[in-house]
Amino acid sequence: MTGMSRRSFVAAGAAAALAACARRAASVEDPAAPLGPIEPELRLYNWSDYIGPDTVAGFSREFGVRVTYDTYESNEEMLAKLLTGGAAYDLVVPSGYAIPVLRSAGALAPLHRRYLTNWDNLAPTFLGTPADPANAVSVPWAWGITGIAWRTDKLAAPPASWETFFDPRAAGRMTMMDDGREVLGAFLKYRGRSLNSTDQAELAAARTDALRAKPLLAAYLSAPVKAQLVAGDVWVAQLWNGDTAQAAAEGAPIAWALPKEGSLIWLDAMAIPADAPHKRAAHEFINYCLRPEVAAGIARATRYGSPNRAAQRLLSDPIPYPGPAELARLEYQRDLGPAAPLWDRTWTEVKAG
Ligand code: N2P
Repeated sequence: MTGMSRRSFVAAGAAAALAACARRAASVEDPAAPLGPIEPELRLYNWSDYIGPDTVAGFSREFGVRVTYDTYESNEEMLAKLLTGGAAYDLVVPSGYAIPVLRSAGALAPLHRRYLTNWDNLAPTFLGTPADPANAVSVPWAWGITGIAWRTDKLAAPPASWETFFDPRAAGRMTMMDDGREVLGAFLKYRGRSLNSTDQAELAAARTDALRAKPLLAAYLSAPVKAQLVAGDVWVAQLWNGDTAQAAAEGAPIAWALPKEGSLIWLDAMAIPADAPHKRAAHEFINYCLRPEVAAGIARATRYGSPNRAAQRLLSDPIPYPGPAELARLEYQRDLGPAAPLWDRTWTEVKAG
């Protein structure tokens, strides 16, 4: 999160936001009504390294749409951009918990299902999640798990616990993500707590742990840490499974471990901002990404799990959905609601400490 926290921004801009909400309410979009013809332009905003090499070019060629593609490194970075308004994106890819955050701010447009003719390719397991029970505003993109990426040539054994980040033998060779929910969430799991905890004492303990690990870290860095893992400068990194597999595919001795105390599982989904200028093009892009061969191309490149069951059948080595044993150790993030400022403050204290 850059500068002011998202919640304080929301508070500061309350009047403007209310006015915007009133405007939106006045022009509530009917999801059954037709949108106009496809626009010649589309502005996408997605996580870095999270798409196939020709997904955008293929769409652009076939539909004659000029596409702008920007990337972000965390939900908070994306939320800050969207909630300050004026970003004018047509599609974003929030994680589950960020969907209700955007939705309650009136920042998402309803989906017009009539344009999503490839909808049935999605696996029912990924539909109707608590983040969007009726899938009124979001379409599953990919799912994955947070764990620990490690250099098999530098460590004697796989990192079995979040305790690894206190190991002085790897001092200066470790990173954690530049993401408060990930870092504090990991230390909450380490202490056997929920990564959605809103308990003051539990969060204070997570802050203490994070500050204890901090002197041993080279940086707080999310997906961009891959280059340093490949180069061998970083030996241990808190990282998602797919990004780790992308780094390993460069030929470096890199593996991934799921800490025994448990971790985070997430489902990211495509969503259209309420003020998107090119909504029909956004729907066509979503529908394009729901094609089995396009979804398979995305899964092959990103090495994340595909929620598209028709695509799974095209992959030689599809990532199976986690079984009951794995799921028992995993937790989805929830919107923190009124506890969000406490989390923001705690993370700010860790970053400044
Ligand atoms: C970034 C993909 C990770 C998304 N490369 C985490 N929700």
